[in-house]
Amino acid sequence: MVESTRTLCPYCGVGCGLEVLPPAQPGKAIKRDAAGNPLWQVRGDRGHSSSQGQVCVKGATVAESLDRNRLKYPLMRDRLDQPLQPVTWDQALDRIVEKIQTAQVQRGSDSICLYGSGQFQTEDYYVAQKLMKGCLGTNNFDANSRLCMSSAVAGYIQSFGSDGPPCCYDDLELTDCAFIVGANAAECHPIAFNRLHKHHKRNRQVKMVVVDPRRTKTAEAADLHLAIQPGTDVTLFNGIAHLLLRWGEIASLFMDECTTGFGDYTDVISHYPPERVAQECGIPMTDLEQAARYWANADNVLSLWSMGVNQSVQGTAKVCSIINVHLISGQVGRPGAGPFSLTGQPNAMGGREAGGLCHLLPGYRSIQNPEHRATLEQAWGLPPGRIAPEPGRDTWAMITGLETGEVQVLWIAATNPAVSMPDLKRTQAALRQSPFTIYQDAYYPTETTAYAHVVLPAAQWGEKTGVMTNSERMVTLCTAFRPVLGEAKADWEIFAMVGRRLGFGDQFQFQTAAEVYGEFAALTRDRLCDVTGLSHDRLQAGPVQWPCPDSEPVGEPGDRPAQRLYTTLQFPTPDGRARFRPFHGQGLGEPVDQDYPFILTVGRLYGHWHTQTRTGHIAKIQKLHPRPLLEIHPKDAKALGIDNDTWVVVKSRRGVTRFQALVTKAISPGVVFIPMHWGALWADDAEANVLTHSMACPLSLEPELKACAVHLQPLANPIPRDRAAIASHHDTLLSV
Ligand SMILES: Nc1nc2c(c(=O)[nH]1)N[C@H]1C(S)=C(S)[C@@H](COP(=O)(O)OP(=O)(O)OC[C@H]3O[C@@H](n4cnc5c(=O)[nH]c(N)nc54)[C@H](O)[C@@H]3O)O[C@H]1N2
Ligand SMILES: Nc1nc2c(c(=O)[nH]1)N[C@H]1C(S)=C(S)[C@@H](COP(=O)(O)OP(=O)(O)OC[C@H]3O[C@@H](n4cnc5c(=O)[nH]c(N)nc54)[C@H](O)[C@@H]3O)O[C@H]1N2
Ligand code: SF4
Ligand SMILES: [Mo]
Repeated sequence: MVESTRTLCPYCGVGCGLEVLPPAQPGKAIKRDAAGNPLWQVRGDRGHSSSQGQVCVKGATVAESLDRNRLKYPLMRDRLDQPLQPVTWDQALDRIVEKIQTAQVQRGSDSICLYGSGQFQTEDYYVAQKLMKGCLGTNNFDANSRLCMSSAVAGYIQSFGSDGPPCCYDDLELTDCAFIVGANAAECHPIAFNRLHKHHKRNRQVKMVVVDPRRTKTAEAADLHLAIQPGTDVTLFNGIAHLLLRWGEIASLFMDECTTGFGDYTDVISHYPPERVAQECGIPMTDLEQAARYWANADNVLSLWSMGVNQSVQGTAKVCSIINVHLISGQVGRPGAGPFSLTGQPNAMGGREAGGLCHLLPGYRSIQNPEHRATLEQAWGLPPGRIAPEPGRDTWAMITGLETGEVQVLWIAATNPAVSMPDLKRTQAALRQSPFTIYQDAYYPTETTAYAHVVLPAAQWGEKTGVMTNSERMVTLCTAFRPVLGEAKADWEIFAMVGRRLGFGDQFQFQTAAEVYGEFAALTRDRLCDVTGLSHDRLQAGPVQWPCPDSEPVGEPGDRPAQRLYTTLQFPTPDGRARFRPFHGQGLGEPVDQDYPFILTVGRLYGHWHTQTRTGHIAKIQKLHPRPLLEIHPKDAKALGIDNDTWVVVKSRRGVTRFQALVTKAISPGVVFIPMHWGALWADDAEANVLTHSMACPLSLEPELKACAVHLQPLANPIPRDRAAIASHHDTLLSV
């Protein structure tokens, strides 16, 4: 028998367990990728309770991404117009340390920023934020979760007093009614969706409602699809609550005992009678009433949401408006019921636990809480007052800080902002202006490489051992199964090396990721996300869900029941009650007008992962989605003279792109959709974010990446995309 390694899929937040086997199998020919590299074999881990052996196309093909276009050595240059040259780690680290120290002396620590990612392991996150917030004394550490989950974080904190999705995947099979809001789970969280879908198909009384302006694969599976106008979710959920109240379908006892703010909430929802709501959301009143009936009639309602909710100028308001309906109906703290955000990235959850945003500290603590700061200063052996009392720069504020010159050093790791940030031309111009940018990635080139002065090679999934937490708070050890490539190093090791060179030898003595995890876990004691019972050693036996305090006896792996939060209906607010947080619907940040009459929405396709650094090299996935298309409703297409494959110029106030059309009834009239996956290295003029704006939710600071106003114009003379030109561009960059 060949030994297999148990680990976690490095793509989405479903967090499916994988079993990886070495390329050489007795009696079998070695499979190879397109470039001839031996391929590791990957299959679903039947022992992982989150996924029970299932995987989607991304997990199944991940091995094919491990060797192509990898970055193996540090590279450096003085100016962006020079070629990057290979250097030693010493040369690269000396340069980084010199730039950080100069910036500190000349402009203060707040001129230094670190922008990380939900694709970090928890150890990477922990060491990064310790370096920035603790040692350097600046809270300018943010992650791409700001573009992703920060509205969910803010919403949970507003409503329950703490971050933390309360539900678990077993609830997908225990619910009577699932509301899927702004999430195309069939394509983006496929294995979690499969579990729900099977339960729904087996049990006719179970209802599934999907709220999405597009008739996605997810919506096709639903009993009821509410194709609302983008940006009207707050209005919709206020309308549902209005009907529940009108019908007397409310949980009075629960509300009396366990919530506050109901009075203010009734004032707000009184303004949302069904006539108004149906009209503003653009849905039939009967559908609205049906949705409310489904909610009212179910014993256990589960709501699931993702980016259609979070990426909005009302992101936090949308989250709270969903939770408000759970509170008015008492749908929380029980099996099969509750609000359940679907986490995007594989370890965005771990990041939240480890202090991975500019307003957070490890253990679900807050920068603004003096006791929390003192606890960490003490634990880290740093002088009192070292941690700054105000949140640092969030992701977008790092970009504006480059524009004003306040940011002197920008360190980017495990994210590709030259594709994924809003208002991309502005982002790119700011990056071009950066006095000193460090970019730490596993692949080369990416679109962001062009903006880096120093490029550092990161060991990635399979080459470093560390921990990730999935959407249902399941913590899995991802064990390394193959050697690092070239001179690559784990992200946490790189942060620790820089920390030591900056003089923080005591703070960065870690020899192994297990030691890092141990230090982090100890800091979660008595917090909601208590993982004091966990260690790399314990996790070797299998994944464990938090909370898992060390006071709990360690049983056999697999014996532990699914964990839920708030089952006692006590919430981590000062008075122990959950809070109604009422909001009025405000619509989109950039509404349509005569010049820009269409709403553009941007999202994902089943096979591709974000900016394609991995999936772009996998033949099966490329075949699934060979090119980016613009989805448009037949009515709009006809009015503009657009057919399938017609080239269309898509223009917003910030930029221009062009796409071939896919005419489909799956999208609402007045709305068009493009995928986010094609950056400059993958297609000409197809960067979705050239069009989007940076207006954000005032509470979560999450930008409205889901919507902006655009103008459409069909092109008489089609301009084919020149794959050869793109390929040669790739080669030039690669040959550096
Ligand atoms: N295949 C694949 N899966 C992924 C990823 C990937 O890149 N590829 N990325 C992962 C990550 S990091 C994330 S964050 C998740 C994202 O997962 P999802 O959020 O499910 O994916 P998106 O396609 O970004 O957006 C979801 C839906 O929001 C809808 N929408 C747009 N505006 C509104 C609105 O105003 N209201 C409502 N109710 N809906 C709206 C869109 O039509 C779209 O269908 O996916 C994760 N999984
Ligand atoms: N318009 C629009 N824009 C969006 C979105 C949208 O829905 N619409 N979604 C937003 C969301 S939710 C997200 S999450 C972002 C995603 O956007 P990005 O984070 O920019 O996308 P990725 O392609 O996942 O980038 C991850 C990078 O990390 C590298 N990497 C992988 N593993 C490791 C590792 O272990 N260490 C290091 N150092 N590097 C590694 C990969 O090669 C890749 O370059 O995009 C956001 N942008
Ligand atoms: S559903 Fe997500 S975690 Fe599971 S195999 Fe697919 S990409 Fe990986
Ligand atoms: Mo995300």
